[in-house]
Amino acid sequence: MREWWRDAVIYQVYPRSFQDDNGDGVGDLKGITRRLPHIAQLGADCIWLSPIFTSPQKDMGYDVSDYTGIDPLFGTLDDFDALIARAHELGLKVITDQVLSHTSDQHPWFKESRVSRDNPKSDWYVWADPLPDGSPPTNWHSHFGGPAWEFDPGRGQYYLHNFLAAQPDLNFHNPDVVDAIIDTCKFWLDRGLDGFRLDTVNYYFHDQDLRSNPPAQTRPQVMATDLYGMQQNIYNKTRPENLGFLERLRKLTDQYGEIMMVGEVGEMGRRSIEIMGEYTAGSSRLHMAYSFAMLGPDFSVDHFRSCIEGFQAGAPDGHPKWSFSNHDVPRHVSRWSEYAVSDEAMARFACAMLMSFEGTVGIYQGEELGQTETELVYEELTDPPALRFWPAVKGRDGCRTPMVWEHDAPNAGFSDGTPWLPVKAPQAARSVDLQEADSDSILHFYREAIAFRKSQSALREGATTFVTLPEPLLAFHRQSDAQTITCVFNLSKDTHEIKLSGDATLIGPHLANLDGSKLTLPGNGFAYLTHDGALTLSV
Ligand code: TEU
Repeated sequence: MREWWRDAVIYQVYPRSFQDDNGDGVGDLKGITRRLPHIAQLGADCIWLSPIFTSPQKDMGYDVSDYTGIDPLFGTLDDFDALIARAHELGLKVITDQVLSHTSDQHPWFKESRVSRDNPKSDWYVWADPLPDGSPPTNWHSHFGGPAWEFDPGRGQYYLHNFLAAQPDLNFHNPDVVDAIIDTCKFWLDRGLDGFRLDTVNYYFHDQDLRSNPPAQTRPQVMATDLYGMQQNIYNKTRPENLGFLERLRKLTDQYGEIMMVGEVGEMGRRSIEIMGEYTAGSSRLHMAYSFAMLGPDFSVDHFRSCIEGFQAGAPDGHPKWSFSNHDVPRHVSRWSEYAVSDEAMARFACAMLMSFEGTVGIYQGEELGQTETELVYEELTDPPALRFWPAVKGRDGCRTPMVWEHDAPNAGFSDGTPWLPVKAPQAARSVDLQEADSDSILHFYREAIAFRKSQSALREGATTFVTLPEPLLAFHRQSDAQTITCVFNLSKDTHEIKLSGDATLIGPHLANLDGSKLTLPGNGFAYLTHDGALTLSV
């Protein structure tokens, strides 16, 4: 039988911003549980909860100080159990966000490790001596700016942190670390969880040879920059040893039935697509993976096609997850606005396109409302890279502002207190209650598009074959045993016409006109077509 996760729609909840129940201005587990019907009604199959574990919240929970505790900010273990139980009642799976590559500097493991060079946990993190001139062991960069090494006066050594200095990297080359990490995963599986989103899944192992990046100025080795405008490290991630760890994790999850693991591959561009394939090929590693490839600014036919085709070519038996927004990148309606007839048009278009892709798809909370990036001023920011590099780095707060439930309630129904990030008018204008009441709303469109995807075997599980048309027209056939659907998208603001070789019928949601063999797509138009056999398209 086909596993549930293969054609699932995964809805990402950012707990700090979903629903506040206790009035402290930060969302919590009780709030999420109360709002679960919204997610179920949308037609999602699974919820990914961004981190809820005990944390000083220096990187909003991506700095864990106790892997088996719930942060009091979000509630208790009982609240967690209640959330899972309610989700299961509603037919929703739940996966948590495991941040295994690094801990908080407040984790007891790190506190012990930093005390001396010979304590039992002294080798649990990546420690290295300074160079003779006192400088860090390599020129590796932190993704949040500055060197990836912090000097610890107590040990007289540097420790590695790929992100904040408050997020020291664990040393996965030490088998005791791996055992301890596996135990923390087991803890949650024993509580009835359905799987994991694995943060920075290609960062677990560091380069033990401590090889520096080549000098950035020497072409052609100019280094690519990452999401935050920082340079990418070359040797310090995606190590071959990682595969063995993923296989061990998979052996564990396989003991628990239909568990799913989705890895976040922290690479950009084509390389990231290759790694997604490598990490999901066969059935001994991850179930699926995503990267930042479709989470960037690129909105060309060539780009989407090369991501999907590139994945298939590299790993025919691998499994991708595609999404356009998450808590790390500007919301796609804003990010791709230069290609949009309007925000509304882009929201519908992107949804229609996402629902046509082969693989699992992901939605980020608020996306189903067509939300745009919230404009914030410096005083409102909380995200460390933004606080440090504003205005060059805008940071991630703009996509993390609260969900808007009721447009005329205080803070749009998110919280009775002062929200940790503000609710602003442009976002409140796209509230759930207003959109519930309007059958033409984006929310209703998402429900319709998700239901349509689920009702068509070709969209759920059909193979993809691309049709070459000139930019800005993206077209492909999705073919299952039972049917073929041809999907056509106009990635521009201008109207385009396509000639069809035979009879076809428009099905499902569309923004297109079919007149005999002439398909007209207005700006940001889209169409799903059924037909008897081989349909060819031309302009
Ligand atoms: O993000 C990872 C991340 O942002 C980088 O690895 C990114 O992939 C890289 O810049 C691309 O080259 C995850 C979480 O999603 C994020 O919220 C956390 O801040 C981060 O890890 C650290 O845990």
